[in-house]
Amino acid sequence: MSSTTVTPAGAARRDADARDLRVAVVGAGMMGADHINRITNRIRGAAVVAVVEPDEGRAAAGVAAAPGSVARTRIEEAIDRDDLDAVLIATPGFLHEPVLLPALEAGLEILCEKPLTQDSDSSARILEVEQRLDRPHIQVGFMRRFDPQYRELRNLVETSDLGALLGLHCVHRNPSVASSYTEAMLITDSVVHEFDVVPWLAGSDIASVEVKPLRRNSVSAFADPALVLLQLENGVLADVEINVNVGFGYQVKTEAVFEHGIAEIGRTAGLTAWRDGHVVTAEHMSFTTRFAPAYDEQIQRWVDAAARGTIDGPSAWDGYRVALACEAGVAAQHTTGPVDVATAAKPDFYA
Ligand code: ISE
Repeated sequence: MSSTTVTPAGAARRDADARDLRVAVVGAGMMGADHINRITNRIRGAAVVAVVEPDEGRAAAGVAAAPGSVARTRIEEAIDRDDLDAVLIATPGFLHEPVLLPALEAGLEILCEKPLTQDSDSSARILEVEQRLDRPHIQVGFMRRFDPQYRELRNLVETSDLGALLGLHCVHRNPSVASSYTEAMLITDSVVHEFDVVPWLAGSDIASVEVKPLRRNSVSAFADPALVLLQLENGVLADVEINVNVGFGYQVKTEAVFEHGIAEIGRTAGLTAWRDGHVVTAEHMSFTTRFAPAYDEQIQRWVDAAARGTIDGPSAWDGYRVALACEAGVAAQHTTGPVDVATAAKPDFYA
């Protein structure tokens, strides 16, 4: 198939009831490898048929983990085959756009790891190309929406069981980060998740973002940890402690303040041992285990939705809104006080 072919409205490229969704996983680093394993061993209705990865060692490991798959170095080589229905993009964010554009032009189903793209201009270009198709084809990998506790909390907000939601206290802690991680990535790589999940929980868009550093951790190369304040349009205020050199483990928690009570999710759980004067419960060390059930659910629902010719999760529009919030967040790292998030009218295409 030529890379300029656009799938006609409503026509799924595959025979939905006949076979698995044939997926090319693009990028076989930590997340790509995790997804290859997930699709191959834990998800129903999908198979990895290609691993697109320029690094030979990673490509070989990816192909070995997905029997029957082939290695390709460029997305175009995978698309040119006629045995592909979908792409799962797990490259670093700055490489998303060059994969998204040919995948959209080929009318493929797309699961794009967060962020959609690196900035709102490139995200807007993606929206424009996607809107030439019959319907949204891109689901963005904001996996927290599929975490059972986040879903329970959202349900509590929606049912108003504890009255209206007033505020959220969020913590987002990483044991450490790579030396390539920058101060801006506190926002674009980490708080990007809260920029998606907080509006989803609270049912309201982010109006402004403010960033206040805590006292700097001496092991950090930049202003970390920091407090990020999200003012939502409906009056809910969310504070996020982003802390990427916390050492002890990976921790994501939220306390929700309602009119008639408090709710908490993400508390460290599991087997607890009392011994030698200590109480010990294992903590996660990585998001890949902390959110493993959420990733599984996310990918399963994406696969099931593809069979119905739809998506079932955050859309490219959500990704674009998050890109706008990230721009305000990065600007807020360099100024005092809140920075407004640019507003944009949602196209009917994403209704
Ligand atoms: C990482 O890229 C993720 O997406 C994790 O969920 C997040 O907790 C971490 O801070 C990011 O670096």
